[in-house]
Amino acid sequence: MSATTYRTCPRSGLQFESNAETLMVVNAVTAVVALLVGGILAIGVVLTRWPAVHWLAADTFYMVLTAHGIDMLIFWVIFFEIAVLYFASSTLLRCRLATPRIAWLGFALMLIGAVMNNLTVFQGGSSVMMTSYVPMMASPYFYAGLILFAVGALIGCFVFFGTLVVAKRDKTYQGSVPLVTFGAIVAAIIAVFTIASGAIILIPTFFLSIGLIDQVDPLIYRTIWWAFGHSSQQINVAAHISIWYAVAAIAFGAKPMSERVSRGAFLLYILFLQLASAHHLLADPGVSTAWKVVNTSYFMYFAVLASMIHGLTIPGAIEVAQRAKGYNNGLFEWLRKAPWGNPVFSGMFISLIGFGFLGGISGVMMGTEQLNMIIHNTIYVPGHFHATVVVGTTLTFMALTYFLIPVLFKREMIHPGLAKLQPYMFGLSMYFFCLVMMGAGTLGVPRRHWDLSFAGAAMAYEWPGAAYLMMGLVGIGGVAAITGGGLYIYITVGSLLWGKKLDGGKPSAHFTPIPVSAPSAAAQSYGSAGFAAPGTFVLAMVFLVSFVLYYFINWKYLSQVWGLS
Ligand code: HEM
Ligand SMILES: [Cu+2]
Repeated sequence: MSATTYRTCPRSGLQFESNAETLMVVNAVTAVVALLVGGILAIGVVLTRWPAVHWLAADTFYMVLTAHGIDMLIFWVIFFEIAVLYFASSTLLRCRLATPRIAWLGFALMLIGAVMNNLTVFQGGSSVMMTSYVPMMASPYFYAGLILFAVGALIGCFVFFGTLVVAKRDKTYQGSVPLVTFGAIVAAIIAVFTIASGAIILIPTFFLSIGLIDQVDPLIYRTIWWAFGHSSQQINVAAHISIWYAVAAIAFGAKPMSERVSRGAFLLYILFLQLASAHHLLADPGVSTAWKVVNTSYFMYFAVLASMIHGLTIPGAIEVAQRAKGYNNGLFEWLRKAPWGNPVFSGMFISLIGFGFLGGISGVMMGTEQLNMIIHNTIYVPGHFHATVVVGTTLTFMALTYFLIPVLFKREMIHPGLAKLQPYMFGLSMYFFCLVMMGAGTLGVPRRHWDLSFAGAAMAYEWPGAAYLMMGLVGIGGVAAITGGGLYIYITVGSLLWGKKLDGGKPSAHFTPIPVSAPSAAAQSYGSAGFAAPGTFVLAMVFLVSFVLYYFINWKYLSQVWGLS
């Protein structure tokens, strides 16, 4: 490792330490490669579920679906998150990265694990889906790959914590850490819990696959797997919400309406996330109804509350900042005059609205014990979680990338015109895709199913024509979204390869502490903006009304499942 240097980006005022910078670049680029692979696989998944196309043979479909889930939700998201952790520590706190050699070891383990897992899936015989429920068995290399990846990610978290210590010791910042860093700390704490749960369940399953032990209880597997699977979604949420705050700060100089409230909301994630994972066990025998109801109908709402606080205070902060600039006419001038042509902002805002309205409302509906049975194991479920992990997390990471191309990668973006369109194409077609999946799911269309028509099955089932129509629309929406995703990859990879090189700022052997005047300084400081956001309040009321209506519509559906008289 060469001696460390620091450069201050002339465009953003952010300071990058050389080791942290290379690691961020390498992790982010690997993430995009995983997104590319997962996106290509999405073509196979979508074109098979589109009834008129029904492309892949059954065994190929399940193999491709397994790899799509893992490449997207594990490899794309977590490689990117490690880059975000290094950014939120070393860059925002303006210090060197702790133990860069160990950070490289973490990266190497993640890479080896990801490649091993993919190669194993594509050899066949390991199409166990990303949840890999026992007693289905995959090759030992499938589990070993995931375990190596997890160990690598855990190392990344510890390098992040170490970097916080370095910043404290070198006094590179004053007072509390910035909110964005605070959110990343929350994400990393949850990650440690998450990875521990993953280890507790995947290591015995690995032993089972090599014949060292002879049983893993399926119910225990599911319970612990979801302590891992659900918490990892809470990491994603904490990470993408931190980025929303960062974008609000970068694009508007916006400060949170109340630092204290925002920090408190982040803490709620740590306190209540494990309880919320009970919503994955709602149809399981073995855990009592009372336990399910208490966990999913009461405790889960604390985690939801936290997301709603962020969903309110981020647009609120933007509104306050815009009003301060004079956009004061009516309820919504601040929003109309927002930089809709800047993909960093538009991506973030499309993500926020879609995450709240589509992901949030559907999540609370399905997390209700009684309502869950209407949509359990239907394609409603991927409809819901594409609204959270694609519209929420993935689109946010895309938006952040547009900021990072000139700042971290030191390149001018190719095709700024296409980049302007990309968040709309990807985000809005994803909205549509999620909605029609939820529609098809409400009609009972199963998830993870190769053949909707059940051709050749002993007992036939007649779907209403609308089910086929909806699945056709899933196909069209999916292809449009994949095109939007392809555009992102073309623009980012193209900019890295062919974009004009930009001046990165002179390297220096010393760091400079956080300045107050840099354009992105709001992302690096502490402070509240006060509470005067009437437009945001109206948006929140629209949300509330949509929520209540949709919730009651589903109780009505439920009442129609069985005629009682
Ligand atoms: C344009 C992009 C995408 C399209 C068109 C797409 C399409 C689909 C479809 C249709 C399914 C459900 C198949 C079924 O249950 O029969 C699915 C499953 C899934 N997708 Fe995506 N997807 C996309 C992007 C993503 C992204 C970005 C992520 C994660 C960040 C993701 C994560 C998953 C997961 C975890 C599953 C579940 C796999 C399983 O059931 O084990 N997808 N995808
Ligand atoms: Cu969950």
